[in-house]
Amino acid sequence: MNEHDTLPYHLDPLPDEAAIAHARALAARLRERRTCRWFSDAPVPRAVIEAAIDAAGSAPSGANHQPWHFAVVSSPAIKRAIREAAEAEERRFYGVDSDDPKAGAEWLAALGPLGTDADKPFLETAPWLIVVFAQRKGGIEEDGQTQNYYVNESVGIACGLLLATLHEAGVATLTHTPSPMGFLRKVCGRPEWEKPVMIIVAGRPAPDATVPAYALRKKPLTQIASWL
Ligand code: IYR
Repeated sequence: MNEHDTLPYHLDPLPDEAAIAHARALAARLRERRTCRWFSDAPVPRAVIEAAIDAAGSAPSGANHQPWHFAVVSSPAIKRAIREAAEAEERRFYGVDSDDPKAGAEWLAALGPLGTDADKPFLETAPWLIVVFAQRKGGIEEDGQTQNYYVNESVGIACGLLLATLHEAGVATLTHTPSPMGFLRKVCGRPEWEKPVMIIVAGRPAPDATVPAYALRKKPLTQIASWL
């Protein structure tokens, strides 16, 4: 293949009725996704995680540089190290040992309905932690120098595809964002030009898992879309 070659692109059109039915079916399926904060230690096959990352890697990206890396953690020792470092940051964030939470009053109030706190047992309980890194530099060859473009947008889309694929496979997920999360680079042995973006926790919900009712409040289509 030469860099400037083109190839034909065909996408079989669906009849309108089928297109609408397919789109609605997938939307209904994705509507069932919940952020899960209570995981069991039940195993999930590695092949499921591999397929989800494969789906993520199909995302569109700036200049097709694919500026993402997924460090997949199942080692109990590494999961423990991540939990310990994350909880230390979260204790500062939530002000567990002080009267001066880093989060500030407004942020803490916004999190109130979600019921989150500094304890993150799921970082050890869940079978898989997918630590997502954004490559600020590197290009398609990952040389660590070439400029990358629209990195946040590209990685965000990839994470969306990953979450959708795991949900389709019946795997529960949590997008966890310890703050700050620079420690993840060291724990996962990633280079300095990569920025940790989030941890996607993946596994089976605990038998007594709950979700906050507030999280079910979704903005309706009439509010999130305008038609011009
Ligand atoms: N990183 C913290 C806080 C947190 C922040 C937001 I914005 C959330 O939507 C959820 C949590 C934590 O994980 O608890």
